[in-house]
Amino acid sequence: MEITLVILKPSAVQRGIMGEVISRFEKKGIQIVGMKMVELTDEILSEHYSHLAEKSFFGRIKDAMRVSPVVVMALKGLDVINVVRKLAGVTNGRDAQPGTIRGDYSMSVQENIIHASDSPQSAEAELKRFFSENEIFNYSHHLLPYLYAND
Ligand code: IDP
Repeated sequence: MEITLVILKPSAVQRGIMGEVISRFEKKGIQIVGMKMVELTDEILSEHYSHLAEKSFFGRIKDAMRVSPVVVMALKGLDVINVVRKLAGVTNGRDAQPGTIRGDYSMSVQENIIHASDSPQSAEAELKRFFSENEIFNYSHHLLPYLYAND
């Protein structure tokens, strides 16, 4: 089992679609093992988006993430990092496939509803960045036999 980090960005919070997005993960059979609302600082965003530090839009995306609180989530499942990236869709909401979260809810590159870790290495670093150990829960999910059978 893997755990990945998802952030419901201010675009999800402001538009009142947090519940719809969370519901998609639950219906897919992904287990929510951590979730909280937080206000992000410029410092934590500079670290989180350090791979984009040279881009002209670096300041803008950090500011956009501070327009309102966000919801950070730890999601658990088999291959969940990859599965959640697929559910999210590509970065630009206008290019994202219908049926994906960005494809269904976003018309923007910047305001694209969610962040999702893109590799096991980034999931590990990002979970540590946004959660302390006692905020990620290990509990049994009674649907597991139905979700995965003998996978
Ligand atoms: P990802 O979120 O799909 O993994 P990244 O390239 O890591 O994409 O970019 C992080 C975030 O920065 C994107 O989700 C989006 O909000 C924003 N972003 C990326 N490229 C652009 C751009 O060209 N203009 C404005 N914002 C951008």
